[in-house]
Amino acid sequence: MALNCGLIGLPSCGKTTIFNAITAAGAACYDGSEMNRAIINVPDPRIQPLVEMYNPRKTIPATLEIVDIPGLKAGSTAGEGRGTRLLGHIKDVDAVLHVVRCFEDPAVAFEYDTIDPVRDVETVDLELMVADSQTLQNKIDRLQKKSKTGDQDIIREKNDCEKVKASLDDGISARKQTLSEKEMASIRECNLLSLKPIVYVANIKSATDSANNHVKALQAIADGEGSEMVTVCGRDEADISQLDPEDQEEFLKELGLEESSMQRLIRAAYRLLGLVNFFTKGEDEVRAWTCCKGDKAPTAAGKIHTDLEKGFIRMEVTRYEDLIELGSESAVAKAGKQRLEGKTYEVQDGDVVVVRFSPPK
Ligand SMILES: Nc1nc2c(ncn2[C@@H]2O[C@H](COP(=O)(O)OP(=O)(O)OP(=O)(O)O)[C@@H](O)[C@H]2O)c(=O)[nH]1
Ligand SMILES: [Mg+2]
Repeated sequence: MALNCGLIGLPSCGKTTIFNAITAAGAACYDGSEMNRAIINVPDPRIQPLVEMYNPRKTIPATLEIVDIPGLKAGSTAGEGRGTRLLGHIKDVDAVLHVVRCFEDPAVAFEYDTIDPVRDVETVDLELMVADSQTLQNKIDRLQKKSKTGDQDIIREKNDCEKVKASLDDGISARKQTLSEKEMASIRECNLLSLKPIVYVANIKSATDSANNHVKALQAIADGEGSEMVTVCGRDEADISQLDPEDQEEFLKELGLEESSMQRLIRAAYRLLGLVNFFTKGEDEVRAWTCCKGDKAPTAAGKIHTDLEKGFIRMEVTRYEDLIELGSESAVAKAGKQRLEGKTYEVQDGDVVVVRFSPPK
């Protein structure tokens, strides 16, 4: 399943505009109550040379899912109904793209009279923390009942949850708390919103605006917590995304941008989530897959099909660079550079793989 990035932020900060810029989906901007979803292809310059080598019937790039979530504002996650729905959408995402308005334009209505990224980030963060605090309280209540038996593991788990909750109540997001592995294990099932990795997206008017004071303030927030920040000219890039691909490059250059915001956001999300691409190839298809840095061979094989994970025997690995340099698989094998790896092998970015497995009975 494709990894999933969710756009969040205050109402009218530009989420749907940026969703359109990234996905070229052309979603309407006037209705903030709807969720928009689109799958985007992850551009990878290594696919084309593989296609030239194998001449496959199909070529399939890696994909990411982008979700545009209706605006959050102070108090919006409280209570039943809309609040619960909103939080559910955010719970489902692997990474958060937090859009912050960093452009001045009196003609475009906004939640507040002033532009202030620090205030906006704090407002949205507070919503996430209030929701997380409640999630933890529910778990603490459950553990409280269970701990009456004196089970030390349960008491420890409850203590961990109480510690994280106390810091949240002091205004420290879970991702900013330095948590031990043990503490992380205790809170894992809570799937806390304020623990999700964040890319801040500064919505600006034009590329010349990319170092204005609002952007600098947002960058300082991102740096302070080890998150990433990307600037996007929301409205202009949404317009450009509707053009033919050949024209897009020219218009991006005119805006002073080398790459589209989609490419920059994908790169930031990959860095932040520690993602890598590996490849499968053959006459039938050349295909890119995504897994996490450090994933062992069976886990990566499981991205292709669960049977490959369950029945995993070994993985034949060729490095993309060797394949291109030597020109063919047989040349790589002759040079002794094809490897057979077992269950403990960590798949690397650029591995071209064949999985050997025993099919389920
Ligand atoms: N001038 C300017 N206006 C923009 C930019 N980005 C978005 N807007 C305008 O801001 C308004 C709100 O944008 P949306 O993308 O709908 O905002 P949203 O965050 O999706 O809002 P909700 O879904 O209601 O939470 C629209 O009128 C956009 O045209 C930008 O980069 N420059
Ligand atoms: Mg919207």
